[in-house]
Amino acid sequence: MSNDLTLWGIGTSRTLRAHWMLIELGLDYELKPIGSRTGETLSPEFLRLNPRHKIPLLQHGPLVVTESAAIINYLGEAFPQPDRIFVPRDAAERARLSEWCYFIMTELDATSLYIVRRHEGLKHLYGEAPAAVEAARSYFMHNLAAMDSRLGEAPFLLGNKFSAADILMMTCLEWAITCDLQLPDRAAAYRERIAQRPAYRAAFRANFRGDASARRASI
Ligand SMILES: N[C@@H](CCC(=O)N[C@@H](CS)C(=O)NCC(=O)O)C(=O)O
Repeated sequence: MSNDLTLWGIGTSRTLRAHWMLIELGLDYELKPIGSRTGETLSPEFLRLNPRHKIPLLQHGPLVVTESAAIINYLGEAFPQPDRIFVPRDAAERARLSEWCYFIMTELDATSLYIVRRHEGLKHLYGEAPAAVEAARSYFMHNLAAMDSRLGEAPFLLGNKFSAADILMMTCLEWAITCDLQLPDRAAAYRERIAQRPAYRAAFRANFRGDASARRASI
């Protein structure tokens, strides 16, 4: 591959993020289509790259990057396209992007949606915890309602340019729907707008292999 990019992982919201940014930037990449909980993340080859056996994982030449948010932010900086995609030019702009990314990853993904996933869909692995699931659901809704006005202010989270933060937000909104969470109006309209992006649709096909029903099963 001309860019020397290899992406490991398909089939989950987190892997979708990496496919989406690669496609958004028009980058060719080699795909290693391994899935979570298939045993494929436990192969010796993959464990050498990521002892925590998590996907997505990006290789760029000798560099190995894990964590979906780190991967898409890395790609945005390594292959900058400031005309189309928000690339921070100074510390203040980087702070605005980081604020959204950390908020989405820690409050919406890890503290809310992943708790629901672990203790509902994956309760055979992580145990039942109905009170934690209920609290995580209301915490998600509280946070989204608090940020809802900002989702209506501009086309994208950082204004007129699409960014890694939009990839993180959109994948969490899609994930929330699979958890039967009702999106507030502006979040629902934002989601509909972003879903029209050709790169999102192409990434969805690449990540879920055209099988939309695979999404609910394997987040
Ligand atoms: N915070 C990580 C989460 C990665 C993660 O939990 N990946 C899951 C699939 S969504 C996985 O690889 N599971 C396979 C395993 O644990 O072996 C990210 O955003 O990349």
